[in-house]
Amino acid sequence: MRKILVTGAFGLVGSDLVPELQKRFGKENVFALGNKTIPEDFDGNLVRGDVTDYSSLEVIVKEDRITDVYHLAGLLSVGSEKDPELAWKVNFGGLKNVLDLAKIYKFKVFWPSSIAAFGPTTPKINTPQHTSLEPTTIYGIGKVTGELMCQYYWKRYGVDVRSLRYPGLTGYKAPPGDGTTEYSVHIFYGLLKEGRYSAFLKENTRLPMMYIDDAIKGTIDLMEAPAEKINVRTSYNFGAINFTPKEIAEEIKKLYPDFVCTFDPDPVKQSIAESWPESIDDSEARRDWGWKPTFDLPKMTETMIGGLKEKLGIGS
Ligand code: VAH
Repeated sequence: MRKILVTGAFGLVGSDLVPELQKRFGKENVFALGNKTIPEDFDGNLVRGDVTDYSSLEVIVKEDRITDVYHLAGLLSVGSEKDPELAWKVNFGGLKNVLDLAKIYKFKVFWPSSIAAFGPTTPKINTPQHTSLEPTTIYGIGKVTGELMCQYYWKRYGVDVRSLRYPGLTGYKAPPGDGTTEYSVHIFYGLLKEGRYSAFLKENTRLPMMYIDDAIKGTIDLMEAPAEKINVRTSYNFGAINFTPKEIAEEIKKLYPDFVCTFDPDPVKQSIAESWPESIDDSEARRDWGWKPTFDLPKMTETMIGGLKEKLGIGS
């Protein structure tokens, strides 16, 4: 019987991943680990713990006989730059705790890397799977280190840990975190609440992006793929679309002509964004385990607006 633990269960990815896992494997078999923000209306198995506390995680793994861990808990790029010590403790320390427990209790692990693993020396267009990884953020350094740790624990201890380099993700079920690509979520709140939005990146800043439904499907497909199909044990490039703040604003204006988007770049966020690629070559994920995105920018825009209107209780 599958018993699945999701850490960071109430963040942008977890808020969509947990319901999908509950649907596929049964609500009773999915355990959501929350630390701070727990939605009052959460319907499922809630476990409390701290991924930096090995013993508290071990209690959960043993008591609930966990077979799979989706380890999502961590700080994002901007939050990490605000507190590098905490970022390292949670992002790297939390991953090491999960991998050390996987070594003993033999559960499968998913862990998200990110396009943040790339840096200024990485080719920006159609970034290859194997390339220069010289990130200039503590978040990116944690991602590169984490990828190498995943590969080590696979080769040395046989831990079946799998990973994706998430692009910027857009979804409406959870409030946006403290990240660089999160403007693609904030813009929809600005549209529906005020009819306007001031983007914190320059209008022509192109970044790899993906709608959350594609990310959830790809994540579970990777975890359910036969081990022999997984040829990348650091982290797979994982792409879908790419756009600029101006392009997503123009897409919104096709549906809301009066929407006003201005651009007021935040120096830290702009600097982070400019160290990342513009588009990703994810041909190895497509070849090895059949990855294929389905949301383009128009479909993502329409879906985000519909979903957020329902969440915010805004009529048509
Ligand atoms: C961030 N949304 O901006 C996250 C993500 C690829 C970016 O890791 O920090």
